[in-house]
Amino acid sequence: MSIVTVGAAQLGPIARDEPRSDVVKRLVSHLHEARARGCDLVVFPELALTTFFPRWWMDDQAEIDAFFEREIPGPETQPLFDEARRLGLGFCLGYAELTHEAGAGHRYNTSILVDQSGRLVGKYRKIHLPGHAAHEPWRPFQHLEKRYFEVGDLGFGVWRAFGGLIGMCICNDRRWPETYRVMGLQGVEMILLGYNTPVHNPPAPEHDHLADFHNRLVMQAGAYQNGTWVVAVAKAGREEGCDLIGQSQIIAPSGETIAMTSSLGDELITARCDLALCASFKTTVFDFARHRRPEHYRLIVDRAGAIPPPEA
Ligand code: CDV
Repeated sequence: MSIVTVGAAQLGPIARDEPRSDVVKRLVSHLHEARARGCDLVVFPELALTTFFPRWWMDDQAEIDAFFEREIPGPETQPLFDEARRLGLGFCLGYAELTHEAGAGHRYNTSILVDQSGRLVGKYRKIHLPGHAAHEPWRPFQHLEKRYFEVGDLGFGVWRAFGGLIGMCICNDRRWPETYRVMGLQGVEMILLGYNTPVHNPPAPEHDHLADFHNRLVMQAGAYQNGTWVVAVAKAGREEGCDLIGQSQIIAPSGETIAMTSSLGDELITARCDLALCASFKTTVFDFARHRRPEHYRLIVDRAGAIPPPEA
């Protein structure tokens, strides 16, 4: 069976002092609606358990680590896992991961895929970390992902689940064609992603009015050029004084957006996605084996390895 009924579970703002247990109740409420609407799989946003904390400069490691999960499921997130399993729903969840490996702590911006039986199917750690690492007081808000997270070390995986091949990426990853193509080369049929995207981009405010357009542009192109569904889910609205875009959407392999949220709050959109539609693109215009020519994609460099300047 190639049909996956998917729910994109947009969240409105999460306050800095909102307890995890309250956020988990909001996620569970999405699960109930998703179940009533016949979903198999529910996708939650990036860093779905807390406010988007990289907007603040923090020195105190304990204060920073309070935004991270040391185990998943942990005591506060267990009700989400229990309820999803009881309802027979899979889910994709973004969270801040603190793990101890080889005697050292590592922090990642992570998402996981859990199937309908509660089994952890896959994990992805965000590779394209936007923003900056040093305090930049001129900004109205910080974007310190480069300070708080390490670059993900798991690559762009694709997992056999929900009757197809499912991949994950997170927020800024969606702006990079490599993200989709690396999964496309593995035959991905549905990419799940969450995002926290401020309307205002302090280094380039002249782009602000294009925030929604760029969101649609990159994901619709990525879907079409790789013959895959894309399910993209926002944390939206005014969060701690920072406006985040909404427009969570479900995009078909044709590149058409077939469902989109209309609010900036908690809102579920659903779609019946036929994974077989992917083949119509993967075996024709984007049949990589027949038409892609990577052996001819030569970067012209000089003897020192530099790219020569354009000819006058
Ligand atoms: N959370 C993000 O990765 N946000 C970036 C912003 C900072 C541009 C994004 O690409 O949406």
